[in-house]
Amino acid sequence: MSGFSFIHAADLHIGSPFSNISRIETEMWDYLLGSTFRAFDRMIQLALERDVDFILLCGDLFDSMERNLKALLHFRTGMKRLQAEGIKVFIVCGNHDPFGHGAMPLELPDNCFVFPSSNPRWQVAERAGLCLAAVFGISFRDRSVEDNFALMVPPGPSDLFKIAMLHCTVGQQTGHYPYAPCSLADLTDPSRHQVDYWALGHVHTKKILSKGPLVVYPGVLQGRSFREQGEKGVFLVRVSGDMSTDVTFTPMDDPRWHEIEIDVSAISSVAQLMDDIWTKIQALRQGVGQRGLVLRVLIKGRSELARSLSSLDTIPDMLDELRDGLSGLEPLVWLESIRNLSTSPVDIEARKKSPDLIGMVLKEAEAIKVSPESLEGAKGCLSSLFHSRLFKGNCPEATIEDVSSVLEEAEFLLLDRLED
Ligand SMILES: [Mn+2]
Repeated sequence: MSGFSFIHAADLHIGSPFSNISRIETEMWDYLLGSTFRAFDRMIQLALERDVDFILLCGDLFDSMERNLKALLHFRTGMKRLQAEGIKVFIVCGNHDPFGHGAMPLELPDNCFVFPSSNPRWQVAERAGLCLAAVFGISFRDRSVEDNFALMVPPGPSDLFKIAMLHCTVGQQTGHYPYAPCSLADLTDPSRHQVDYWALGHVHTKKILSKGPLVVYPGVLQGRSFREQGEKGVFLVRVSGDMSTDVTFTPMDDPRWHEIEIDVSAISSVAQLMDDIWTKIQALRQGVGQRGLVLRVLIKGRSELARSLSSLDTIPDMLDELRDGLSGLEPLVWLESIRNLSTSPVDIEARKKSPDLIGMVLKEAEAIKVSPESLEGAKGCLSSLFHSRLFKGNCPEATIEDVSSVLEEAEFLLLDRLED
């Protein structure tokens, strides 16, 4: 077998409308709207520069099939650039761009192969007459698919490196609809499959779930909100003649999204807080190279400063001043907001002794925390919260520690509300 290389990308979401963003200057808005297109162009450029043999696109290529002709046309142009260099593209459709009962809504050049949603077959990736790998994939037929795709992959040709492309949910994945669910064991059990590389899509964070066989989520190509923070891009995979693999992540994103957390418990003035924010922004700028940043500052912790931060003008004034300092920078930096979650310091022990409502609440909270039976009871009351997709840990098997930390948070929240 001769060596070869390919790019694995998923969740391109070309044409994302950024509908969650409000109040933004036109220049920044255009920059954001163009970001999924530019990330796609960068991926095409990478494929040409590295002269990869083929590309795998594992679903959600488009944010929406119906409403974005520009995204579809732009995609087609990129595919034609690859066609001119003999680079093949294998595609499966995801929940955002389901296959439906036909094919893509526009004609793609003949270097593209879209796996259908029913009865797909193994394909052979060839270049210049050489058989490089066997590739299999299943498309979503409509938006919501409950099938376990992993169990639908037939045995492939025994003499080739085998790649299976699925848009699916492996195990528990926070913040994603559990479409096409399967377990990691469904993919890695050697008695079931001999697949060498599972090229996955759907989960928006890059993850390598297994190294033998490789089970890989590349994540989104371009971050689109603070839920998609940090570097985003593709995996470049090299397979040698002996079938050993080398997997490298390459970022494609611009701008990059980041939340900056500042703990104000050891900060005593707004001036000092501004200096801290500024230092963190500069460090982030240096860390991301020649790409833009979209930032949000979260102020947390207990401090005397909390009162002045909650006064009407403080945060807007800080935001104005920081934005002035950031305006005109190249690459662009946009500070979306500053969120003040800080609270005033409080002497819990002293407040517990007071004969008022606050004292009663604190004593009640204390009583729950020290009694294992009460904690079990609280766990029952909170079960709908722990099962919620939005709960940060998304842990249906919540532990007593999870219950305690939720109670602790609730205690401080209640205290703040009652003191107000
Ligand atoms: Mn997606």
